[in-house]
Amino acid sequence: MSQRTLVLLKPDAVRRGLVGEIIGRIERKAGWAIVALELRTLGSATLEQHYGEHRDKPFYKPLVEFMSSGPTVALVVEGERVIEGMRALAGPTDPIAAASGSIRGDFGTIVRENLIHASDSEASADREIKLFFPGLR
Ligand code: IDP
Ligand code: MG
Repeated sequence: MSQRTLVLLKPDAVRRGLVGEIIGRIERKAGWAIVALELRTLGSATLEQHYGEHRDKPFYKPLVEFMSSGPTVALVVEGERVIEGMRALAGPTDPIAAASGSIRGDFGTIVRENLIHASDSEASADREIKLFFPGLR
């Protein structure tokens, strides 16, 4: 089942020089392909839409500040079961609880600064891809 998912390499990943390392892991997954990629600093309008589900949570404001603190790499990855697969590659939200071998488990310690976003369902992927790459066919 070929799918598409929206991936963000968060400002901590860009600042720490981990873009190549993380994209390399994505590229090495057999059959997956990057079909869109852009470096950009996210504004509050985009982030309010992207993280709208968390609007009322205590971590929301610092999350938006962190996510707009520097450039992010946004990409769309296409391939077999890529939505579930990218979530597995990323690991769980808390990097300390994430297994070694996952991106968050290998490189993160802070819940907010957990390096990577990946869409969590087909509905989220559709919505997020349209938000970040409205012209993508
Ligand atoms: P996810 O990125 O694994 O899907 P979500 O629960 O959707 O996790 O949270 C979105 C983002 O908000 C997380 O990736 C993380 O950066 C941040 N976040 C989530 N929970 C907390 C928290 O308890 N404290 C601080 N930041 C959090
Ligand atoms: Mg989420």
